[in-house]
Amino acid sequence: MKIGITCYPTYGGSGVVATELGKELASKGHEVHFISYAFPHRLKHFVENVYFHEVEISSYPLFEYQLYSLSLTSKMLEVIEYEKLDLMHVHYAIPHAVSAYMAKQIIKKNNQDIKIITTLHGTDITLVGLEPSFLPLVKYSIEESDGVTAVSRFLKEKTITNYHINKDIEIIYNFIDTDLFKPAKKCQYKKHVAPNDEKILVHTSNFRTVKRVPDTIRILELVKKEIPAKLLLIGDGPDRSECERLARELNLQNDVVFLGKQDGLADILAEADIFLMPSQSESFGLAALEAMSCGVPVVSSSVGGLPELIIHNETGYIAEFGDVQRMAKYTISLLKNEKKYSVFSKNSRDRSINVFNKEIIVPQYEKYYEKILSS
Ligand code: GMT
Repeated sequence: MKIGITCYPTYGGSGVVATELGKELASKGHEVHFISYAFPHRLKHFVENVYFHEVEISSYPLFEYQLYSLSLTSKMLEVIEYEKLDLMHVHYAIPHAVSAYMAKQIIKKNNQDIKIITTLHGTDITLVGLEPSFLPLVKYSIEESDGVTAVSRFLKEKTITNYHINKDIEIIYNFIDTDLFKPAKKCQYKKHVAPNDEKILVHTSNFRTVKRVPDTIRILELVKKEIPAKLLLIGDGPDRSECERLARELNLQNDVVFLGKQDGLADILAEADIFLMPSQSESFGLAALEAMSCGVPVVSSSVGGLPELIIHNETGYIAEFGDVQRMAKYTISLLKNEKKYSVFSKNSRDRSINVFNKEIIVPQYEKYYEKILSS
């Protein structure tokens, strides 16, 4: 198959899923064409069967704002026509599904057809898409897609209720490479971060308000009252300065380590003891799956799709969002009970392998592509 993929190329989870999917499809012999404004960061180097098409954004004094969606449509048109794509798979509805829809309409005039599949990831549905100015456009572009997938049952249901969409939405969960994200206590980071054998709590995100990163610092404060512990914060974004200020205010500046954006996440996660995800909104929680695959139990909030990923009292614990007391209590109870900890750790790893492994999920996408192409 010849597949076009459009995604955000930066650090967000939707871009990670799209890029890893493209790489997997390419390794199975499909031809994959990424179309975006920058080279997807997870692509890193040359991969056979993978091509990248950069969207050029033209500037003109009259255009006070850049016309990215239109430039993207033009690039899609060009790639669909000259590379003879069978389908376009766009990740994150805004603006990708709209650009793809326009490309499809234009290409139709040339008697060529292209199937459009849109994967809904999260805030495209739960936050940004709900803005009154975007809502009709998001609804229309979803309805007009030939196929629509959502990364959790929660997100599928939210799409149907929030947008009154009467359309089949396929749930295809996010996936993980369990050979890359695996338990491996190499103690590379531990000796720097926790030289006195403190427990390591870890959190990775884009530090947006929905992630509630300050809650992780408040959890650490409570945990530290009972167990020596450090908190490793990975990533960067709008709330980072507030978190740094909070760490100083609580006199935890030596216990909270801000690593910023990092590659090689698998190695860092593998050395952690507990992963914290106190989000206010989370359609799936790919970062939590990465930790689980490394055998790290997750303590999270109960929002969105998190209960579909984390099994309470088996692979980790879930608590109401904002309830830092309870999340700290769960963290302490796991860290204090070695036997329970190793059961949870094994359960997390097993669940990643048995339910979310790329070998299980990627064929679901291939099957869905075939279904849409033959419809
Ligand atoms: O929707 C977003 O906030 C952006 C998106 C991203 O690009 O990081 O995150 C969403 O998609 C991820 C991959 O499917 C999910 O793991 C995240 O849970 C989801 N984020 C939210 O729902 C807040």
